[in-house]
Amino acid sequence: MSRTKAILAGFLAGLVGGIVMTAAMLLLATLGVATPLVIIGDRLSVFIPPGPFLSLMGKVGGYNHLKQLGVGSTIAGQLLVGAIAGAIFGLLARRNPARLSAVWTVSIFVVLPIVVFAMALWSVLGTSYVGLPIGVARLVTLVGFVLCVFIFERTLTAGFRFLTTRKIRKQDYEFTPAIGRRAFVLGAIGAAAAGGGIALAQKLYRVAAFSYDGTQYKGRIVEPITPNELFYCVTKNVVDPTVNVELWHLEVNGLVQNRATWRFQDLVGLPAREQQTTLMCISNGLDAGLISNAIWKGIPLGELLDQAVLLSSAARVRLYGVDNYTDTIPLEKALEPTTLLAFEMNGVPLPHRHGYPLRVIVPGYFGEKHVKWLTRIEVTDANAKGFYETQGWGPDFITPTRSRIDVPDHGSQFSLGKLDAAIELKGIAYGGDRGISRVELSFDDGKSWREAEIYYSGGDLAWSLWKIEWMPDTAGDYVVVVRATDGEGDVQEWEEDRSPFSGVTGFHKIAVHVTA
Ligand SMILES: Nc1nc2c(c(=O)[nH]1)N[C@H]1C(S)=C(S)[C@@H](COP(=O)(O)O)O[C@H]1N2
Ligand SMILES: [Mo]
Repeated sequence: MSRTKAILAGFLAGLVGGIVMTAAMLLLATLGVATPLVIIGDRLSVFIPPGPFLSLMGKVGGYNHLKQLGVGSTIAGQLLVGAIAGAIFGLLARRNPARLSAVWTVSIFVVLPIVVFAMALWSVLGTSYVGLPIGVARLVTLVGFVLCVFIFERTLTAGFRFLTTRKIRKQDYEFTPAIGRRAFVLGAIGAAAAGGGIALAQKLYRVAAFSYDGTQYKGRIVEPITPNELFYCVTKNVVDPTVNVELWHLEVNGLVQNRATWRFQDLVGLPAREQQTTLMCISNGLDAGLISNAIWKGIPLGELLDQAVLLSSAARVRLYGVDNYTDTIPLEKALEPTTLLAFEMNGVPLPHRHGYPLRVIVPGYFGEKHVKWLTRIEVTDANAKGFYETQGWGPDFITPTRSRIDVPDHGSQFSLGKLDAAIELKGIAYGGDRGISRVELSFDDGKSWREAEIYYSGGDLAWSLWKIEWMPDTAGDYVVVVRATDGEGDVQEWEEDRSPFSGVTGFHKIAVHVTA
Protein backbone atom coordinates (compact mmCIF):
# COMPACT_ATOMS: atom_id res chain seq x y z
CA MET A 1 0.00 0.00 0.00
CA SER A 2 1.22 3.46 -0.86
CA ARG A 3 2.32 6.02 1.64
CA THR A 4 -0.54 8.29 0.76
CA LYS A 5 -3.06 5.57 1.29
CA ALA A 6 -1.58 4.66 4.66
CA ILE A 7 -1.71 8.29 5.76
CA LEU A 8 -5.26 8.72 4.51
CA ALA A 9 -6.42 5.50 6.12
CA GLY A 10 -4.82 6.56 9.41
CA PHE A 11 -6.30 10.04 9.12
CA LEU A 12 -9.81 8.72 8.58
CA ALA A 13 -9.52 6.09 11.32
CA GLY A 14 -8.14 8.75 13.68
CA LEU A 15 -10.92 11.18 12.82
CA VAL A 16 -13.58 8.55 13.40
CA GLY A 17 -11.79 7.61 16.65
CA GLY A 18 -11.90 11.27 17.68
CA ILE A 19 -15.60 11.47 16.89
CA VAL A 20 -16.46 8.32 18.82
CA MET A 21 -14.32 9.52 21.75
CA THR A 22 -16.00 12.93 21.78
CA ALA A 23 -19.43 11.28 21.71
CA ALA A 24 -18.33 9.17 24.70
CA MET A 25 -17.29 12.35 26.54
CA LEU A 26 -20.63 13.95 25.83
CA LEU A 27 -22.33 10.85 27.20
CA LEU A 28 -20.23 11.08 30.37
CA ALA A 29 -21.09 14.77 30.61
CA THR A 30 -24.81 13.96 30.63
CA LEU A 31 -24.05 11.75 33.65
CA GLY A 32 -22.39 14.64 35.47
CA VAL A 33 -18.81 13.44 34.94
CA ALA A 34 -16.20 16.10 34.22
CA THR A 35 -14.57 15.68 30.80
CA PRO A 36 -11.79 17.49 28.95
CA LEU A 37 -14.51 19.26 26.96
CA VAL A 38 -15.02 21.66 29.87
CA ILE A 39 -12.16 21.25 32.31
CA ILE A 40 -9.49 22.15 29.75
CA GLY A 41 -11.26 25.51 29.52
CA ASP A 42 -11.45 25.76 33.31
CA ARG A 43 -7.74 25.01 33.56
CA LEU A 44 -6.75 27.50 30.87
CA SER A 45 -9.01 30.36 31.92
CA VAL A 46 -7.04 31.04 35.09
CA PHE A 47 -4.08 31.97 32.89
CA ILE A 48 -6.01 34.71 31.10
CA PRO A 49 -5.64 38.04 32.95
CA PRO A 50 -8.87 40.05 33.41
CA GLY A 51 -7.98 42.62 30.72
CA PRO A 52 -7.59 40.15 27.84
CA PHE A 53 -10.40 38.04 29.38
CA LEU A 54 -12.83 40.96 29.18
CA SER A 55 -11.73 42.01 25.71
CA LEU A 56 -11.98 38.42 24.47
CA MET A 57 -15.43 38.22 26.00
CA GLY A 58 -16.34 41.48 24.29
CA LYS A 59 -15.04 40.22 20.94
CA VAL A 60 -17.00 36.97 20.98
CA GLY A 61 -20.13 38.62 22.37
CA GLY A 62 -20.30 37.75 26.08
CA TYR A 63 -19.51 35.03 28.60
CA ASN A 64 -21.95 32.57 27.03
CA HIS A 65 -20.31 32.86 23.65
CA LEU A 66 -16.88 32.59 25.21
CA LYS A 67 -17.90 29.32 26.86
CA GLN A 68 -19.36 28.00 23.60
CA LEU A 69 -16.18 28.98 21.81
CA GLY A 70 -14.16 27.17 24.50
CA VAL A 71 -16.10 23.91 24.21
CA GLY A 72 -16.32 24.18 20.41
CA SER A 73 -12.61 24.68 19.96
CA THR A 74 -11.83 21.87 22.41
CA ILE A 75 -13.97 19.51 20.32
CA ALA A 76 -12.46 20.73 17.07
CA GLY A 77 -8.95 20.44 18.54
CA GLN A 78 -9.67 16.93 19.77
CA LEU A 79 -10.88 15.80 16.34
CA LEU A 80 -7.89 17.41 14.66
CA VAL A 81 -5.39 15.86 17.06
CA GLY A 82 -7.14 12.49 16.62
CA ALA A 83 -6.94 12.70 12.83
CA ILE A 84 -3.32 13.87 12.78
CA ALA A 85 -2.30 11.24 15.33
CA GLY A 86 -4.08 8.70 13.12
CA ALA A 87 -2.21 9.86 10.01
CA ILE A 88 1.16 9.59 11.75
CA PHE A 89 0.14 6.22 13.09
CA GLY A 90 -0.77 5.10 9.55
CA LEU A 91 2.61 6.14 8.28
CA LEU A 92 4.50 4.36 11.06
CA ALA A 93 2.34 1.24 10.90
CA ARG A 94 2.98 0.95 7.16
CA ARG A 95 6.72 0.99 7.66
CA ASN A 96 6.62 -1.38 10.58
CA PRO A 97 3.42 -3.41 11.05
CA ALA A 98 4.63 -4.46 14.50
CA ARG A 99 3.45 -1.03 15.56
CA LEU A 100 -0.08 -2.32 15.18
CA SER A 101 0.45 -4.43 18.28
CA ALA A 102 -1.76 -3.51 21.22
CA VAL A 103 1.20 -2.95 23.55
CA TRP A 104 2.52 -0.26 21.27
CA THR A 105 -0.80 1.44 20.49
CA VAL A 106 -2.06 1.32 24.07
CA SER A 107 1.17 2.89 25.31
CA ILE A 108 0.98 5.73 22.80
CA PHE A 109 -2.75 6.37 22.63
CA VAL A 110 -3.88 5.45 26.13
CA VAL A 111 -1.08 5.58 28.68
CA LEU A 112 0.66 8.65 27.33
CA PRO A 113 -2.51 10.79 27.11
CA ILE A 114 -3.52 9.73 30.62
CA VAL A 115 -0.19 10.80 32.07
CA VAL A 116 -0.29 14.12 30.23
CA PHE A 117 -3.96 14.67 31.14
CA ALA A 118 -3.44 13.87 34.81
CA MET A 119 -0.44 16.16 35.08
CA ALA A 120 -1.79 19.09 33.11
CA LEU A 121 -5.28 19.02 34.58
CA TRP A 122 -4.59 17.73 38.10
CA SER A 123 -5.98 20.83 39.76
CA VAL A 124 -9.34 20.58 38.01
CA LEU A 125 -9.82 16.81 38.00
CA GLY A 126 -11.81 16.94 41.24
CA THR A 127 -14.83 18.39 39.43
CA SER A 128 -18.20 16.67 39.63
CA TYR A 129 -21.54 17.91 38.41
CA VAL A 130 -23.45 15.54 40.67
CA GLY A 131 -21.61 16.69 43.78
CA LEU A 132 -19.11 13.90 44.47
CA PRO A 133 -16.45 14.86 47.03
CA ILE A 134 -13.27 16.19 45.39
CA GLY A 135 -11.13 13.06 45.95
CA VAL A 136 -13.76 10.71 44.55
CA ALA A 137 -14.52 13.10 41.71
CA ARG A 138 -10.85 13.12 40.72
CA LEU A 139 -10.89 9.34 40.41
CA VAL A 140 -14.16 9.32 38.46
CA THR A 141 -12.86 11.97 36.05
CA LEU A 142 -9.69 9.94 35.48
CA VAL A 143 -11.57 6.67 34.93
CA GLY A 144 -13.90 8.45 32.51
CA PHE A 145 -10.91 9.81 30.62
CA VAL A 146 -9.24 6.39 30.49
CA LEU A 147 -12.43 5.03 28.97
CA CYS A 148 -12.52 7.76 26.36
CA VAL A 149 -8.91 7.40 25.20
CA PHE A 150 -9.27 3.63 25.21
CA ILE A 151 -12.28 3.99 22.92
CA PHE A 152 -10.16 6.22 20.69
CA GLU A 153 -7.33 3.69 20.57
CA ARG A 154 -9.66 0.78 19.79
CA THR A 155 -11.50 2.71 17.08
CA LEU A 156 -8.30 3.97 15.50
CA THR A 157 -6.58 0.59 15.35
CA ALA A 158 -9.65 -1.39 14.36
CA GLY A 159 -10.58 1.24 11.80
CA PHE A 160 -7.10 1.25 10.34
CA ARG A 161 -7.00 -2.53 10.12
CA PHE A 162 -10.41 -2.58 8.56
CA LEU A 163 -9.31 -0.12 5.91
CA THR A 164 -5.98 -1.69 5.15
CA THR A 165 -6.12 -5.46 5.54
CA ARG A 166 -8.04 -8.18 3.84
CA LYS A 167 -7.69 -10.74 6.52
CA ILE A 168 -5.48 -10.75 9.53
CA ARG A 169 -3.31 -13.80 9.11
CA LYS A 170 -0.61 -14.25 11.70
CA GLN A 171 1.81 -11.35 11.56
CA ASP A 172 1.36 -10.73 7.91
CA TYR A 173 -0.73 -7.79 6.84
CA GLU A 174 -1.81 -7.38 3.30
CA PHE A 175 -2.98 -4.01 2.22
CA THR A 176 -5.98 -3.97 -0.04
CA PRO A 177 -5.38 -1.99 -3.17
CA ALA A 178 -8.75 -0.25 -3.09
CA ILE A 179 -9.95 1.08 0.21
CA GLY A 180 -12.73 3.28 -1.08
CA ARG A 181 -15.63 1.04 -0.15
CA ARG A 182 -14.33 0.38 3.32
CA ALA A 183 -13.62 4.04 3.82
CA PHE A 184 -17.25 4.65 3.05
CA VAL A 185 -18.34 2.12 5.68
CA LEU A 186 -16.00 3.57 8.31
CA GLY A 187 -17.09 7.07 7.34
CA ALA A 188 -20.71 6.04 7.86
CA ILE A 189 -19.87 4.74 11.33
CA GLY A 190 -18.16 8.07 12.05
CA ALA A 191 -21.20 9.97 10.80
CA ALA A 192 -23.50 7.87 12.99
CA ALA A 193 -21.31 8.55 16.03
CA ALA A 194 -21.25 12.24 15.12
CA GLY A 195 -25.05 12.17 14.95
CA GLY A 196 -25.22 10.60 18.40
CA GLY A 197 -22.73 13.16 19.69
CA ILE A 198 -24.74 16.03 18.27
CA ALA A 199 -27.92 14.68 19.87
CA LEU A 200 -26.13 14.48 23.22
CA ALA A 201 -24.71 17.97 22.74
CA GLN A 202 -28.21 19.29 22.09
CA LYS A 203 -29.47 17.58 25.22
CA LEU A 204 -26.66 19.21 27.21
CA TYR A 205 -27.31 22.55 25.55
CA ARG A 206 -30.89 22.50 26.80
CA VAL A 207 -29.78 22.12 30.43
CA ALA A 208 -26.78 24.42 30.00
CA ALA A 209 -26.45 27.70 31.89
CA PHE A 210 -26.64 29.77 28.69
CA SER A 211 -30.33 30.50 29.20
CA TYR A 212 -29.82 32.13 32.60
CA ASP A 213 -26.16 33.01 33.08
CA GLY A 214 -25.95 36.78 33.33
CA THR A 215 -29.57 37.24 34.47
CA GLN A 216 -29.97 40.79 35.80
CA TYR A 217 -32.42 42.28 38.27
CA LYS A 218 -33.18 45.96 37.78
CA GLY A 219 -35.76 48.51 36.72
CA ARG A 220 -39.42 48.76 37.62
CA ILE A 221 -39.66 45.17 38.90
CA VAL A 222 -37.24 45.73 41.80
CA GLU A 223 -38.70 44.83 45.21
CA PRO A 224 -37.06 44.72 48.64
CA ILE A 225 -36.49 40.97 48.43
CA THR A 226 -35.63 39.49 45.06
CA PRO A 227 -37.74 36.43 44.21
CA ASN A 228 -35.49 33.39 43.69
CA GLU A 229 -36.44 33.02 40.01
CA LEU A 230 -35.39 36.62 39.33
CA PHE A 231 -32.23 36.69 41.44
CA TYR A 232 -29.21 37.67 39.33
CA CYS A 233 -27.07 34.75 38.28
CA VAL A 234 -23.45 34.29 37.27
CA THR A 235 -21.60 31.03 36.75
CA LYS A 236 -18.31 29.99 35.19
CA ASN A 237 -19.88 26.72 34.06
CA VAL A 238 -21.31 25.56 30.77
CA VAL A 239 -23.62 23.15 32.61
CA ASP A 240 -24.12 23.87 36.30
CA PRO A 241 -23.97 21.13 38.94
CA THR A 242 -27.16 19.41 40.04
CA VAL A 243 -25.94 18.05 43.34
CA ASN A 244 -27.23 14.75 44.67
CA VAL A 245 -27.14 15.41 48.39
CA GLU A 246 -26.68 11.68 49.13
CA LEU A 247 -23.39 11.68 47.23
CA TRP A 248 -22.30 15.06 48.53
CA HIS A 249 -20.45 15.98 51.68
CA LEU A 250 -18.61 18.97 53.10
CA GLU A 251 -14.97 18.68 54.10
CA VAL A 252 -13.15 20.90 56.55
CA ASN A 253 -9.37 20.56 56.31
CA GLY A 254 -6.08 22.39 55.89
CA LEU A 255 -4.49 24.18 58.84
CA VAL A 256 -6.78 22.68 61.48
CA GLN A 257 -6.35 20.21 64.30
CA ASN A 258 -9.50 18.23 63.59
CA ARG A 259 -10.35 17.60 59.97
CA ALA A 260 -14.00 16.86 59.53
CA THR A 261 -16.51 15.61 57.02
CA TRP A 262 -20.10 16.78 57.32
CA ARG A 263 -23.20 15.18 55.89
CA PHE A 264 -25.98 17.53 54.91
CA GLN A 265 -28.44 16.29 57.54
CA ASP A 266 -25.87 16.89 60.33
CA LEU A 267 -25.14 20.40 59.11
CA VAL A 268 -28.75 21.51 59.06
CA GLY A 269 -29.05 20.27 62.65
CA LEU A 270 -26.60 22.94 63.86
CA PRO A 271 -27.90 26.26 65.22
CA ALA A 272 -28.74 28.35 62.18
CA ARG A 273 -29.40 32.04 61.67
CA GLU A 274 -31.40 33.94 59.13
CA GLN A 275 -30.21 37.20 57.62
CA GLN A 276 -30.92 39.50 54.74
CA THR A 277 -27.87 39.95 52.54
CA THR A 278 -27.36 41.57 49.16
CA LEU A 279 -24.97 40.04 46.63
CA MET A 280 -23.31 41.96 43.82
CA CYS A 281 -20.98 40.68 41.09
CA ILE A 282 -17.58 42.39 40.73
CA SER A 283 -18.37 43.05 37.07
CA ASN A 284 -21.66 44.78 37.80
CA GLY A 285 -21.73 48.00 35.79
CA LEU A 286 -23.03 51.27 37.29
CA ASP A 287 -26.41 50.84 35.57
CA ALA A 288 -26.47 47.03 35.62
CA GLY A 289 -28.47 44.45 37.53
CA LEU A 290 -25.93 41.87 38.65
CA ILE A 291 -27.13 42.61 42.18
CA SER A 292 -29.98 41.12 44.21
CA ASN A 293 -31.16 40.74 47.76
CA ALA A 294 -32.41 37.65 49.60
CA ILE A 295 -33.00 36.24 53.06
CA TRP A 296 -30.48 33.49 53.67
CA LYS A 297 -30.63 30.83 56.34
CA GLY A 298 -27.46 29.04 57.31
CA ILE A 299 -24.82 28.13 59.84
CA PRO A 300 -22.05 30.57 60.69
CA LEU A 301 -18.86 29.34 58.99
CA GLY A 302 -17.03 30.20 62.23
CA GLU A 303 -18.95 27.45 64.02
CA LEU A 304 -17.36 24.77 61.83
CA LEU A 305 -13.95 26.43 62.05
CA ASP A 306 -14.20 26.54 65.85
CA GLN A 307 -15.02 22.85 65.95
CA ALA A 308 -12.05 22.12 63.67
CA VAL A 309 -9.67 24.14 65.92
CA LEU A 310 -7.43 26.44 63.87
CA LEU A 311 -3.66 26.13 63.86
CA SER A 312 -1.69 29.30 64.58
CA SER A 313 -0.48 29.61 60.96
CA ALA A 314 -4.06 29.91 59.67
CA ALA A 315 -4.66 33.17 57.78
CA ARG A 316 -7.18 32.58 54.99
CA VAL A 317 -9.92 30.17 54.10
CA ARG A 318 -10.20 28.66 50.63
CA LEU A 319 -13.66 27.55 49.59
CA TYR A 320 -14.24 24.93 46.88
CA GLY A 321 -17.38 24.28 44.88
CA VAL A 322 -18.06 20.87 43.34
CA ASP A 323 -17.52 22.58 39.98
CA ASN A 324 -13.94 23.23 41.06
CA TYR A 325 -14.61 26.91 41.46
CA THR A 326 -12.54 28.26 44.33
CA ASP A 327 -12.23 31.51 46.19
CA THR A 328 -10.60 32.68 49.39
CA ILE A 329 -11.56 34.97 52.24
CA PRO A 330 -9.51 36.37 55.10
CA LEU A 331 -9.80 34.37 58.31
CA GLU A 332 -11.22 37.33 60.26
CA LYS A 333 -14.03 37.60 57.74
CA ALA A 334 -14.63 33.85 57.89
CA LEU A 335 -15.06 34.10 61.66
CA GLU A 336 -17.63 36.90 61.60
CA PRO A 337 -21.00 35.55 62.72
CA THR A 338 -22.67 36.84 59.54
CA THR A 339 -20.43 34.79 57.22
CA LEU A 340 -22.76 31.89 56.57
CA LEU A 341 -22.96 28.48 55.04
CA ALA A 342 -26.43 28.99 53.63
CA PHE A 343 -28.84 26.20 52.75
CA GLU A 344 -32.02 28.22 52.40
CA MET A 345 -32.83 31.19 50.20
CA ASN A 346 -36.03 33.12 50.88
CA GLY A 347 -37.49 30.26 52.90
CA VAL A 348 -36.86 27.41 50.49
CA PRO A 349 -33.85 25.13 49.90
CA LEU A 350 -31.24 26.81 47.69
CA PRO A 351 -32.24 26.53 44.03
CA HIS A 352 -29.72 24.48 42.02
CA ARG A 353 -28.42 27.46 40.10
CA HIS A 354 -27.77 29.37 43.32
CA GLY A 355 -25.68 26.62 44.86
CA TYR A 356 -27.78 23.74 46.20
CA PRO A 357 -27.23 22.26 48.72
CA LEU A 358 -24.84 24.76 50.35
CA ARG A 359 -23.25 28.09 49.48
CA VAL A 360 -21.18 30.66 51.29
CA ILE A 361 -22.54 34.11 52.12
CA VAL A 362 -19.84 36.71 52.79
CA PRO A 363 -21.59 40.04 53.45
CA GLY A 364 -19.86 43.08 52.01
CA TYR A 365 -17.71 41.12 49.59
CA PHE A 366 -18.35 40.77 45.87
CA GLY A 367 -20.42 37.84 44.60
CA GLU A 368 -17.25 35.96 43.59
CA LYS A 369 -16.61 35.09 47.24
CA HIS A 370 -20.06 33.58 47.73
CA VAL A 371 -19.01 30.13 46.55
CA LYS A 372 -21.92 27.99 45.36
CA TRP A 373 -22.21 24.18 45.57
CA LEU A 374 -19.68 24.31 48.40
CA THR A 375 -17.92 21.01 49.12
CA ARG A 376 -14.63 21.88 50.83
CA ILE A 377 -13.43 24.44 53.34
CA GLU A 378 -9.65 24.56 53.47
CA VAL A 379 -7.89 26.67 56.07
CA THR A 380 -4.73 28.07 54.48
CA ASP A 381 -1.86 30.48 54.98
CA ALA A 382 -1.97 34.01 53.62
CA ASN A 383 -0.93 33.09 50.06
CA ALA A 384 -3.84 30.94 48.91
CA LYS A 385 -5.75 32.14 45.85
CA GLY A 386 -9.01 31.28 44.16
CA PHE A 387 -10.23 31.04 40.56
CA TYR A 388 -10.75 34.72 39.73
CA GLU A 389 -7.95 35.81 42.06
CA THR A 390 -5.52 33.69 40.04
CA GLN A 391 -6.85 35.36 36.88
CA GLY A 392 -5.89 38.67 38.44
CA TRP A 393 -9.14 40.20 39.70
CA GLY A 394 -8.99 42.14 42.91
CA PRO A 395 -6.87 42.56 44.97
CA ASP A 396 -9.76 44.03 46.88
CA PHE A 397 -13.13 42.28 46.81
CA ILE A 398 -14.83 44.57 49.31
CA THR A 399 -17.85 46.18 47.74
CA PRO A 400 -17.79 49.96 47.47
CA THR A 401 -21.00 51.90 48.06
CA ARG A 402 -23.20 51.92 44.97
CA SER A 403 -26.61 53.18 43.99
CA ARG A 404 -28.84 52.94 40.94
CA ILE A 405 -31.86 54.69 39.49
CA ASP A 406 -34.46 52.10 38.49
CA VAL A 407 -37.36 54.37 37.62
CA PRO A 408 -37.74 56.14 35.22
CA ASP A 409 -35.74 54.60 32.37
CA HIS A 410 -32.68 56.32 30.97
CA GLY A 411 -33.80 58.56 28.11
CA SER A 412 -37.40 58.96 29.35
CA GLN A 413 -39.50 61.81 27.99
CA PHE A 414 -41.98 63.90 29.99
CA SER A 415 -44.13 66.76 28.91
CA LEU A 416 -44.73 69.51 31.49
CA GLY A 417 -48.18 70.15 30.07
CA LYS A 418 -49.25 66.57 30.62
CA LEU A 419 -47.74 66.11 34.09
CA ASP A 420 -50.53 66.18 36.65
CA ALA A 421 -48.24 65.05 39.46
CA ALA A 422 -44.55 65.03 40.27
CA ILE A 423 -42.33 62.47 38.58
CA GLU A 424 -41.46 59.63 40.92
CA LEU A 425 -37.92 58.31 40.88
CA LYS A 426 -36.97 55.06 42.57
CA GLY A 427 -33.92 52.93 42.97
CA ILE A 428 -31.53 51.00 45.16
CA ALA A 429 -28.52 51.89 47.31
CA TYR A 430 -26.04 49.36 48.59
CA GLY A 431 -23.26 49.92 51.10
CA GLY A 432 -21.67 46.48 51.33
CA ASP A 433 -21.89 45.36 54.98
CA ARG A 434 -21.93 48.97 56.16
CA GLY A 435 -25.58 49.72 55.51
CA ILE A 436 -27.02 52.89 53.97
CA SER A 437 -27.70 56.09 55.93
CA ARG A 438 -28.66 58.53 53.20
CA VAL A 439 -29.48 58.77 49.51
CA GLU A 440 -29.37 61.96 47.46
CA LEU A 441 -30.42 62.86 43.96
CA SER A 442 -29.12 65.55 41.70
CA PHE A 443 -31.10 66.89 38.75
CA ASP A 444 -28.27 69.05 37.45
CA ASP A 445 -25.52 66.50 36.92
CA GLY A 446 -24.14 66.71 40.44
CA LYS A 447 -24.14 70.48 41.08
CA SER A 448 -26.80 70.36 43.77
CA TRP A 449 -28.30 67.50 45.74
CA ARG A 450 -31.69 66.73 47.30
CA GLU A 451 -32.28 64.04 49.88
CA ALA A 452 -34.41 61.05 48.86
CA GLU A 453 -36.63 59.02 51.16
CA ILE A 454 -35.36 55.60 52.14
CA TYR A 455 -38.64 53.68 52.11
CA TYR A 456 -37.09 50.30 52.71
CA SER A 457 -33.97 49.41 54.65
CA GLY A 458 -32.70 45.86 54.60
CA GLY A 459 -30.27 46.43 57.47
CA ASP A 460 -26.49 46.73 57.38
CA LEU A 461 -25.87 43.78 55.05
CA ALA A 462 -28.53 44.54 52.48
CA TRP A 463 -29.57 47.24 50.10
CA SER A 464 -31.98 50.04 50.81
CA LEU A 465 -34.68 51.19 48.43
CA TRP A 466 -35.26 54.91 47.94
CA LYS A 467 -37.72 57.19 46.20
CA ILE A 468 -38.10 60.87 45.51
CA GLU A 469 -40.63 63.13 43.78
CA TRP A 470 -39.43 65.60 41.24
CA MET A 471 -41.30 68.41 39.51
CA PRO A 472 -39.09 69.99 36.86
CA ASP A 473 -39.54 73.81 36.67
CA THR A 474 -38.70 74.18 33.04
CA ALA A 475 -38.38 72.13 29.91
CA GLY A 476 -34.92 70.85 29.09
CA ASP A 477 -32.55 67.91 29.04
CA TYR A 478 -31.72 66.85 32.58
CA VAL A 479 -28.92 64.65 33.82
CA VAL A 480 -30.14 62.89 36.94
CA VAL A 481 -27.55 61.42 39.30
CA VAL A 482 -27.85 59.35 42.47
CA ARG A 483 -25.39 59.01 45.32
CA ALA A 484 -25.56 57.17 48.63
CA THR A 485 -23.89 57.48 51.99
CA ASP A 486 -23.06 54.29 53.83
CA GLY A 487 -23.75 53.54 57.48
CA GLU A 488 -20.28 54.77 58.44
CA GLY A 489 -20.98 58.19 56.95
CA ASP A 490 -18.83 57.78 53.83
CA VAL A 491 -20.32 59.26 50.70
CA GLN A 492 -20.23 57.18 47.54
CA GLU A 493 -17.45 58.35 45.30
CA TRP A 494 -15.52 57.69 42.15
CA GLU A 495 -12.19 56.21 43.14
CA GLU A 496 -9.84 57.33 40.44
CA ASP A 497 -6.97 55.05 41.46
CA ARG A 498 -9.02 51.91 41.83
CA SER A 499 -8.03 49.02 39.59
CA PRO A 500 -10.72 48.35 36.99
CA PHE A 501 -10.55 44.72 38.11
CA SER A 502 -11.65 45.54 41.65
CA GLY A 503 -15.11 46.55 40.50
CA VAL A 504 -16.17 49.95 39.17
CA THR A 505 -16.96 52.96 41.32
CA GLY A 506 -18.77 56.12 40.36
CA PHE A 507 -22.33 57.28 39.87
CA HIS A 508 -25.29 56.06 37.93
CA LYS A 509 -26.67 58.86 35.76
CA ILE A 510 -29.67 58.94 33.49
CA ALA A 511 -30.84 61.46 30.94
CA VAL A 512 -34.42 62.72 31.21
CA HIS A 513 -35.99 64.90 28.50
CA VAL A 514 -38.65 67.33 29.62
CA THR A 515 -40.66 69.19 27.01
CA ALA A 516 -43.16 72.00 27.41
N1 LIG B 1 -19.13 27.25 42.64
C1 LIG B 1 -19.29 28.46 42.07
N2 LIG B 1 -19.57 29.49 42.86
C2 LIG B 1 -19.72 30.72 42.34
C3 LIG B 1 -19.56 30.96 40.95
C4 LIG B 1 -19.26 29.83 40.12
O1 LIG B 1 -19.11 29.92 38.90
N3 LIG B 1 -19.13 28.60 40.73
N4 LIG B 1 -19.69 32.23 40.45
C5 LIG B 1 -19.48 33.32 41.40
C6 LIG B 1 -19.86 34.64 40.90
S1 LIG B 1 -18.81 35.35 39.76
C7 LIG B 1 -20.93 35.35 41.40
S2 LIG B 1 -21.20 36.95 40.97
C8 LIG B 1 -21.89 34.71 42.33
C9 LIG B 1 -23.28 34.76 41.77
O2 LIG B 1 -24.20 34.11 42.62
P1 LIG B 1 -25.70 33.90 42.14
O3 LIG B 1 -25.64 33.27 40.77
O4 LIG B 1 -26.36 33.03 43.14
O5 LIG B 1 -26.32 35.26 42.07
O6 LIG B 1 -21.56 33.35 42.58
C10 LIG B 1 -20.19 33.10 42.73
N5 LIG B 1 -20.03 31.75 43.18
MO1 LIG C 1 -19.46 37.50 39.49
